[in-house]
Amino acid sequence: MAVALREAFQTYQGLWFGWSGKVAAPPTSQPRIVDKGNVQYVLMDLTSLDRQEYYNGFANRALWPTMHYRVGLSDFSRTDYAGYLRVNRAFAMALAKLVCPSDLVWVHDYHLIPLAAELRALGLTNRIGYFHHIPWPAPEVLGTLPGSTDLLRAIMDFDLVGVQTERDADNLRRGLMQELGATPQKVDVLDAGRKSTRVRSFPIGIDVSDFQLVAARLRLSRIVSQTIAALGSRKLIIGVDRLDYSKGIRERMEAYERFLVNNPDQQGRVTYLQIAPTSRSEVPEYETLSRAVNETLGRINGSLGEPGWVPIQYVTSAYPRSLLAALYRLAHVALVTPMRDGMNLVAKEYVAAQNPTDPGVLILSKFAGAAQQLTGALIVNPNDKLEVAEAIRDALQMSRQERVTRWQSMIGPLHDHDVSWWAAAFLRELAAHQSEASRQKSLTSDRLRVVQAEKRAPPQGRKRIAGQTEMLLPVEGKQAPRGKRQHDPDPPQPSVAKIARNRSS
Ligand code: GDG
Repeated sequence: MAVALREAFQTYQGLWFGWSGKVAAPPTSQPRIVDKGNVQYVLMDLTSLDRQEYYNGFANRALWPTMHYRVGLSDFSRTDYAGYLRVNRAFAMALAKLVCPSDLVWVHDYHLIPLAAELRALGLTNRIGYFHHIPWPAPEVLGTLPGSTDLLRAIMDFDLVGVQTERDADNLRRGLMQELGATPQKVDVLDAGRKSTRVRSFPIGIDVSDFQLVAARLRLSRIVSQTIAALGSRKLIIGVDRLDYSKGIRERMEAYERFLVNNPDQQGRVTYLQIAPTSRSEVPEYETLSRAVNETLGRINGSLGEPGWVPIQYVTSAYPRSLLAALYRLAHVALVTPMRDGMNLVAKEYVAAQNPTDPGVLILSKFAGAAQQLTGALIVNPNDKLEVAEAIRDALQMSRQERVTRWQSMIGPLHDHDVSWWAAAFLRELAAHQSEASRQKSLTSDRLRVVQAEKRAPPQGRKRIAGQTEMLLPVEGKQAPRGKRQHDPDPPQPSVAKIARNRSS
């Protein structure tokens, strides 16, 4: 997101609006504004009740599991839902004061679905776009969640809704038609009552060139050197995921166990490293997951390990991006087997990090959005442990020629649809359908507001972008609060951004 927004803010004057990540005892409706030249950061604190009901409650205990097809884990509470609406309203009231008539507003993720409706209620007629980073489920699944019809109504207040894949777009369009009686106008435009919205897929990408550079540099940090020494002649299998039940970490460990049991000659000849930074630890389902993963890990390492060989190495700290890139490049196989995932950037990062003449093999769940693009991967059903076990065996035995062919089929499309393409495509579409009235205004004023429920402190460092004016960017190592790791691997949280004048206009 930082990369995407950097690109967006090179084209537009910007304002970023969102949660500061802080919990303040007395409720405050006044945001803090941090002016960093080209971008203003507008930061709202939440109260502890807000965090409990809005963030940990409705967003992460009801919406997140339902959107990931885990209806059994979804815990709806009317109080939490009221908190979700209350925070969205408070955000809208604070943001509305900062938005000029011709601004584009770009809202990110499931924490902020009602935001456009709240802004419209305050009289805003701006172009407002929404990007949904996680899966949009089939209408039958979303329909299990109380309040979901209201969320669909709120979707109609956005001019443009971006999702990761065509499958998500189709699910959302069907939901709007079935639940609201919306009628399709053009291919991707739906009308309901007097409202009209466009639903399209914009698969998010990564900064491929930068990731390739970082990975190729392979700085021999202590951890990389230790990993190389400890591996010896063993092959490395890697998994990198936030500790989240949607990522299928426990199921993946069991599939790896099946691989070792079915292929005893491989015991002692491979190591599976799972990096799984803890996330959302205040949510009870994540504590339960953590225990379950630890139990599975202990059982497998206890039953199959030998002195001198631990089948699964498991770490829950977050590591710097450069180290991740180096580990991706060392790994012969990446196991990216979520039970459901909007996109999954780890799959893309792994491909980008490979040595073009001797690349590793990506094993990818058919339920990750990335599987629609990365067709050179070994595509598996993560519920089928035998299928995953056989894919691990095939990946380890794959000829160099086949590995190169598969990798080449993926790296081109990754470059073509990188993160800059993603941000530009979304914003172009959002701006393209501006009404004539606001287009006229935008000749004199045209700015972007990005709203994202992002739990980050504003970047404290400045970085020069080649040949451009100075931009505010998260500079590695300067952003994390004291005592924390550099990277917060939590997904984007509720925030709003605003993009200002398109400099080319
Ligand atoms: C949501 C959607 C969608 C992980 N551990 C470390 C670390 N990470 C980085 C990875 C990757 C990112 O976190 C995780 O991205 P994912 O896409 O895999 O998953 P979510 O966090 O669930 O993100 C997802 C995404 O939004 C974007 O739209 O793809 O479907 O769920 O970049 O590298 N980074 C560092 N250290 C770690 O230990 N530095």
